[in-house]
Parts: sequence; C-alpha cells; structure tokens
Amino acid sequence: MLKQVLAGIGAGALLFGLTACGGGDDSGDGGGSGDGLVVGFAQVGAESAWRTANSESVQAAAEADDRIAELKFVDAQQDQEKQIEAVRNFITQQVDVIVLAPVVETGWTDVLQEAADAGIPVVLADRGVEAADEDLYVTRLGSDFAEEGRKAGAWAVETFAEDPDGTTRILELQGTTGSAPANDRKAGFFEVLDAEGLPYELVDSQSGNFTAEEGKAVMETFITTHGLDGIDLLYAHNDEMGLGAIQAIEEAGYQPGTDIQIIIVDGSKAGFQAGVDGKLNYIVECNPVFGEQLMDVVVQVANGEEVEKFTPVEEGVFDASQFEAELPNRKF
Ligand code: GYE
Repeated sequence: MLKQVLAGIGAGALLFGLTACGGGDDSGDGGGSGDGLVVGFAQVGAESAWRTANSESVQAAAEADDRIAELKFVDAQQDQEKQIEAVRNFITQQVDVIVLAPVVETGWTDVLQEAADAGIPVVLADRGVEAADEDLYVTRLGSDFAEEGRKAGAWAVETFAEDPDGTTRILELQGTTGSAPANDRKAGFFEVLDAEGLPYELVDSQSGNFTAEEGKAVMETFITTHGLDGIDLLYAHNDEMGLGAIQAIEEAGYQPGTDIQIIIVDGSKAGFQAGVDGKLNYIVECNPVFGEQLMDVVVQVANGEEVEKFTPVEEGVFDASQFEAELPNRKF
C-alpha cells in the first residue's frame, strides 16, 4: 500500500511535487475499496501551537490508519487564495475526500461547488464556513467557538460582577478577521456579558491575526492609545496573542495577571506556563488533537454513511487554582 504523507509544504510545492511525479496517477481508488483512501487536507497555516498540534495530530492519525492510503497536506500560510488553489488541485487529482480548515468563513461557494460537481465530498475540520454554504460540505468536526466565548464571558461576569468602580473596562485581541473562531468567540463572550447585565466598556478591539507578533504589536498600540491604568481585562482569542500581549504589558512596566486580568483561548503548554507564573488568569481550552476522530469521519463520509452536520470536540476551562496540576497533561 502506498503510504505517503506530504508534510509542511505549500500549495506551490505541492503542485510542483505532483508535476514531478507525473500528476494525478496516485489518485484515489474510487472511495474506500482496495488500497485505501486518498485524502487532501488544506490546512490554515502554522500560526500557533494549536495549529502545529492539529497538523501533527491529523498527519499522525493518517499515517497510522490502514484505511488511509495517502494524506496530501497543504499549509496555506493563512492565505485563502492558497487554500482555494489547494482544493482545486485536490479536485484535479480526484482525491477521495477533501478536508478543509477554512481560514475565513466567506468566499467558499465556487470552489465547494466545484468539489460537489466532481463528486468529491468535503469535510470541514476545525473552522466553519458561512451558513449559505452549509449544503456544500458534508460535516464539520471541530470546536464550538461560540461556546468557548460564552465560557470566557461567564468567567468575566463571575470575576467582575462585584467590580467596585462599576464598569469593567475591556480590551479584546481578536483572531484572524473573518475567521469562524474570531467571529464566534467574540459573539459568545459579549452575549453572556449582555445577558448577565455586566456593566462594561469595550475600550478597544483589534485583530492580532492569531499570532504572537501581531498580538504584541496590537497590545503596544492599545497601551499607547489608552494606557493600562483603569483597564480591567484583556480577552485574547488565542494563546499566542495573549502571550505576545503579556510581553508588551511587561515591557510597559505593568504586571500581567495582576494589574490587568487576562483570558486566553487554546491552552497550550506555553499558555499554562504563563498561568503558573501568575501572568494570566483564565484559560478556555480549545482541543486540536482530533486526528483519529477526523479519520473516522473521513472514512464514514467516503463510504456514504450518515454523519452529523457538526461534531464538537470536548473541551474544558481552567482557572488559576488548576494551572499547575493541568500543565503536565497538556499535549501541545
Ligand atoms: O484557536 C488558534 C489558531 O481555528 C481553533 O486557530 C483554531 C484557532 C486556534 O490559530 O490558535
């Protein structure tokens, strides 16, 4: 059986590789019979520890799974055009199933329709697409991002309900603009604050594109523009942006976790370590290790079995009293 996992290459490299191999002659065997499935995976990028763990989990699961002949892996470097190109290449190669982790929610209709026309089922992994495109993919396996936002919001309400000055002043570092986790983590968070009637002011809210560098740069701008005195809470949509912001806060002479409370989403080892060091206050877990579950879904879809439209992965929350005990359990 051909067992080949193409790791860590961009769409251009994939194209080149396929051309070099003679193109398309290693394509699928028609959905589940014979030598196993050929699966194309258009991954978002490598912007965070979460993403790296997710890529590793999917690649390892594909490699270990006898039902999968080959996983064609493309790292789209957070660029929708590259992802679309990767999906088109998978269609040309007639893979059995396409797995897509869409970088943003909109702009997928055409390419998803092309996959449908070619009879290739699409499974969304991790991020979702806008509701209008829901008929164009079979199922999504990933997190409930709105629920993650609600969990962050519930902690904020619990923590600041007794705020002596009455109004909780909040800074928000959003993920990639237009991405499902950025949209939904924001919506879920403020849904709870509004529903619970917490008096708050959203002092500023900008995208840090899910990276440490941009998170730090945006936090520096926040500090220059608003100062940090009187800011109660930073809500960062992922670990990297939170960790970048922590650096900016320290460089400005403040104590993260004390002078300003911080919530992050993901829960990497580095995130938990910052929690153990007292530099942040609440972690909403987002679980990237769903490779094996994804392979099961891919096989079911290839076999034409009924699957749920959405399968959530299980996730928890952690406060300061739990950081130290949980750190050794973190997988990424
Ligand atoms: O939270 C972030 C990553 O889509 C859930 O993407 C994922 C998010 C994750 O860059 O760290």
